[in-house]
Amino acid sequence: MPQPHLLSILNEGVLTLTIERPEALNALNSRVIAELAQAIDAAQTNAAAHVIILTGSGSKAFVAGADIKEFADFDAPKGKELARLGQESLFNRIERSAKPVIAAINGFALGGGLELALASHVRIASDTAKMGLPEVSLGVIPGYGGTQRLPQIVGKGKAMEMILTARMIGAEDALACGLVNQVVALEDLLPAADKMARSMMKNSPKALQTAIQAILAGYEDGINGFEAEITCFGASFETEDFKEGTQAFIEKRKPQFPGK
Ligand code: DAK
Repeated sequence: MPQPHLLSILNEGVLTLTIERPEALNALNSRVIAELAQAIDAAQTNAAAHVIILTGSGSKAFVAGADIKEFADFDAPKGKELARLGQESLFNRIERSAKPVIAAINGFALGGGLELALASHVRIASDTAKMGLPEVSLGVIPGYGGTQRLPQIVGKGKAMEMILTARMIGAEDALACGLVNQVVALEDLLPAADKMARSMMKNSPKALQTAIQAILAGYEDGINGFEAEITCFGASFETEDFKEGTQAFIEKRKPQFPGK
């Protein structure tokens, strides 16, 4: 039985998924992608998991990209098929996860690795992190959503610069352009991600899920985000979480949301 490439630890509601391929700087091969997809799926129905943290093993890399040795001999149909499969089975599912996903970027986040972080809802980087989409230096372009999500997060001009130069940027530059939400020392990275996870976890799980859905609606073709917000907002009033949240405020106590 081969060793799994993903370490999964659940600690009081926070599920930390650590990609474990240190010999290849945690590069995404098809097994890592399949194991991650399975873990994200399982988390959706795991009532004990409220927030997910994604990180890489060791102190050098979050994920140094898709596994170059694996895709080196692909042709056009295979590249297209696998890009679609990867986007649908993993990257879109991370973005649409009902439970918030925080990427804790502990080193190189390149190519598919940065795309994994871009699909996450929030990014926290260590001050040692280096991020980039170097695909054009290999003769391809980002294939796991990078051409779409990077401009959504940092704006079109900065995304053009990063993708066309293929250059890496450091954590402080990433913070300045909004690519990451926070930068901390490497040893403080997982505690900072855990702290943010717990500040999300205090809130209504149902409302977290609905807020993610409403935010994403604005980026979908043919959907009016404001209309989606109105619908999601209205639906909130039917939930047990709404009753508990407002009742707890009135009674001056902490809410006990159902399902926690
Ligand atoms: N793939 C496979 N192995 C990798 C790797 C990667 N992306 N990155 C590093 N490694 C391996 C190295 O080959 C080396 O293995 P050994 O030679 O020891 O066996 C080991 O990890 C340590 O790496 P280095 O010796 O290179 O370490 P350094 O500190 O010198 O350099 C580095 C660190 C991160 C600067 C360097 O490793 C590097 O440039 N890595 C490659 C970065 C990169 O270009 N990543 C790929 C980006 S393109 C697709 C969809 C999406 C994509 C592809 C296909 N389809 C749907 C088909 C996405 C493509 C990308 O991600």
